[in-house]
Amino acid sequence: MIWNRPLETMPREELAGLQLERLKATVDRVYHNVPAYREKMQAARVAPLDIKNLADLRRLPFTTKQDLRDSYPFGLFAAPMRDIIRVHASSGTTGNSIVVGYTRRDLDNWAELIARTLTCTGAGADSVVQISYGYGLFTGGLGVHYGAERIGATVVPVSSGNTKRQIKLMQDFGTNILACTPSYALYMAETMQEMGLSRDLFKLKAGVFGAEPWTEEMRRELEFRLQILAIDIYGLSEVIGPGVASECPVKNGLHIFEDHFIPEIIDPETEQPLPFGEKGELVFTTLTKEGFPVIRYRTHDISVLYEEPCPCGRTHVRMAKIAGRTDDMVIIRGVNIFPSQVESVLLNLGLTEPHYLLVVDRQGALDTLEVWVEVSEKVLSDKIKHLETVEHRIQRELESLLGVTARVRLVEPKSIERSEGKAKRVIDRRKLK
Ligand code: DLL
Repeated sequence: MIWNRPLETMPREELAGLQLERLKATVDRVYHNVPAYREKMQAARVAPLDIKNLADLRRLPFTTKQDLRDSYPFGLFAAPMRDIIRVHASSGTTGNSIVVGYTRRDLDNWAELIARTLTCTGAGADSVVQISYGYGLFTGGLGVHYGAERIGATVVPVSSGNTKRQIKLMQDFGTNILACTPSYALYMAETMQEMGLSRDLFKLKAGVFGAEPWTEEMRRELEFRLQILAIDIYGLSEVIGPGVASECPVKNGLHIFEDHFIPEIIDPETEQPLPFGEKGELVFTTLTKEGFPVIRYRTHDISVLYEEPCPCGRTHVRMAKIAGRTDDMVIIRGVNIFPSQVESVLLNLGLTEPHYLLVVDRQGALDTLEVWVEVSEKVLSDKIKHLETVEHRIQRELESLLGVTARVRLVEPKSIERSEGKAKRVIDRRKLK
């Protein structure tokens, strides 16, 4: 099933025409409404009228996370605040988070994109869609919500957490489609088993899982345990939220909704665009966003683009499952975390040395985060009681800043390896499993 056949199966030549028209309008919009974009374009000696064909996109400067942080909170909005009817935010590195704004038309387009995504699972007006992505500033909950309403499904807006209750609702309401992070889906599957509930009691058919990296092995596990079709969905707040790309039932790459976004793959070192089939950093330009358009936004996500036609009939290019990141961001239980956030907490508290390591692991289906922090000789010579207080203090601060539980472990002076180049701040043991 295809939600918007004319646009999702549009012949590529026609699609390119639509993209060019929309690209010109977007460039014009940011140039005239957003001083920061105009300044960068002027410095690069490029003006809106220079965009004559799609290849001219390459003349435009990249937009980085730093540009977004520097303009906190609303500096890159390209519509007047009276037209912005929603904001969302994602965690930044240190200090400011990244804030994005949506006009009414943006929300309308977003619902359309999620409608396409959900339709990929076979969902429709008869479906019961349980949304277990977090609601709030995170784009997962509310983003999926409006798309589920758009297809006319019965929406269960439960948000994340309270797993036993989630499972009871799933059973009582006859949930067909589950929307959550893949790790949370696995946790639910384990909890069902622990509760002694057999799969026959549920009407689950499919899941739309994303917001964090996951593997084919994890897909097999989820499909086997829950007896569902598990679909990978991708997106990021800066571009729109979920609804940037979605797998179709063929499950061979995620179709990028190219009538709304132009993807590029670049070499992260040379910043040169790479051809189809080559692995590199994903870069997106939005084509229809009014509130928060982005031009050549560097995602730091690593993938590959494929242009070969897909048996499903959609003509939009596909991206490979995300293979990692070019920066040190880790995603723990769906929350994006940068080591620099931990560093700022430690430096602010000043109770320990600024040598630290994030150790990420998975116990059962749940991600765990341990933060190892070196103490000085002086602190070490103090009483054990004091050490515990220090641990708790750091733990509390980290939890309130990061929004996830972290276990703090104080370690001996000089026990964390010093680096001669880039410091290794994260050990991710999940990947070894
Ligand atoms: O995670 C939006 C989203 C919500 C996507 C629900 C899918 C489902 P952010 O919090 O801004 O937005 O985090 C974006 O998460 O740059 C990737 O590194 C990672 N990510 C998102 N989806 C996937 C996926 C949402 N399917 C960051 N596979 C992105 C791998 C993903 N990584």
